Amino acid sequence: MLAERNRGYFEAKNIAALNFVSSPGAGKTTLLEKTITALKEEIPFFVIEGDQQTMNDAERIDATGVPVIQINTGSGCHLDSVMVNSALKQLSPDPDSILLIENVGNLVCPALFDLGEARRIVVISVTEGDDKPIKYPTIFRNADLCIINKTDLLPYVQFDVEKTKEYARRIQPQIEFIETSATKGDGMESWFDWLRRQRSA
Ligand SMILES: Nc1nc2c(ncn2[C@@H]2O[C@H](COP(=O)(O)OP(=O)(O)OP(=O)(O)O)[C@@H](O)[C@H]2O)c(=O)[nH]1
Ligand SMILES: [Mg+2]
Repeated sequence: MLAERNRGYFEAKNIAALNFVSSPGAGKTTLLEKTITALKEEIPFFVIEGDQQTMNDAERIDATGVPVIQINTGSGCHLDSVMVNSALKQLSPDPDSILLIENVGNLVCPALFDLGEARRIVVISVTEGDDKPIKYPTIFRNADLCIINKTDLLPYVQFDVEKTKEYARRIQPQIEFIETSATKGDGMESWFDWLRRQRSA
């Protein structure tokens, strides 16, 4: 019910809320920094950052110039809808904006908590191994998009992109994929187009 309350708030204000989940260090914040820097004149962004400790990620987003709230979960391993609701009261995102919610880095706990988001995006990086979708299926079950990040490292690691896609489709046949290198910029235009489609939807 609390997640539905957030969903109603987003619908009433026509805000596209996106929940980014991944294991620690897959590149969520880097992806958000690059996205905001490239598109902030075109799209109003608001950001909620979730980490157990530190303001590090909020400070990185703050440097891009968009409004951001950091939630520290302490010993908790995920964001929940109540945390997001109280962050929304401080952040007060504009109508017709995109709300980027970076969850705590963890492929397990965040899978179980609906935040009221419109879309869930799983980021996996090529250094993690291509079997992640079948080892951690729950997080893929309700995911709309899988971003395969750090593709610039593919020459140095054993990671079969097609195998990962096949594994993820076994769990969520409708899932979409975008391959990116957030640091080098490869694939970012496809990701920006996907983001624009969420806003118009
Ligand atoms: N080579 C390479 N490194 C990347 C890429 N994207 C991110 N990184 C690096 O990966 C590390 C972690 O990136 P973050 O963006 O902090 O990852 P995160 O998912 O936000 O991490 P947590 O919030 O701690 O879960 C940093 O050293 C980034 O520079 C990429 O596309 N290629
Ligand atoms: Mg981060």
